[in-house]
Amino acid sequence: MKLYFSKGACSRSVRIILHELNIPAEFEAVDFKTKKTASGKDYLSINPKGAVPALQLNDGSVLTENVAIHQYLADTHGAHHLLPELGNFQRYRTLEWFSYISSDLHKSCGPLFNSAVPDELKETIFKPALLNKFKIVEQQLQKNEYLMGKEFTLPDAYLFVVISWLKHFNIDLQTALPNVSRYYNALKERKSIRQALEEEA
Ligand SMILES: N[C@@H](CCC(=O)N[C@@H](CS)C(=O)NCC(=O)O)C(=O)O
Repeated sequence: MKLYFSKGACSRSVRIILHELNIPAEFEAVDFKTKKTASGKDYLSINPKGAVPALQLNDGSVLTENVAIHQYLADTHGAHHLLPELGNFQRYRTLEWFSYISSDLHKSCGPLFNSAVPDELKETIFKPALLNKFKIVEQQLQKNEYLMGKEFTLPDAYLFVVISWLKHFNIDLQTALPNVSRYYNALKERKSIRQALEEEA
């Protein structure tokens, strides 16, 4: 298996899950500007969408999209602790969080990373909108250690990565989102996450 990634990007969440499940994998970096991989391949020929993550499976096929890759890894490794089995209602709760992180939190960060968006718009529109979307996460983490309660599940890996971007937007986590801050600091000590952070340092 090979994960195409970019340092600090959402592909880090897949790396965390690979480590959670002790799945041996290769990792190849992608340059977003040139769309070349570290070994000089045209990344668009691997993933025509040009985005990471892309997971190349042992049979050569390539799977893209966080939501598909995470489920594939959990389901093919019987990791019901990360994603409950088909038919179990908790599976859909877990995917409910995953979807919110993907489509609401992650995508709300886009304009804040975009240097073409004027700072004033970022401060008055996009940053408040992102913080507003984080409110529901803050509330959930006030009552729970992890998104799904007492156990770490797939969306925690993804949420960890999205939280790590907030420092680029000058958001003081401790003040703005104290429970998210506590959760983030605790996750930094998790073995799979420490390993992923070291590898992408
Ligand atoms: N729909 C994709 C989006 C992934 C995505 O937004 N990846 C970002 C990095 S976090 C990326 O590759 N951006 C560079 C680009 O699209 O050119 C998914 O959920 O996996």
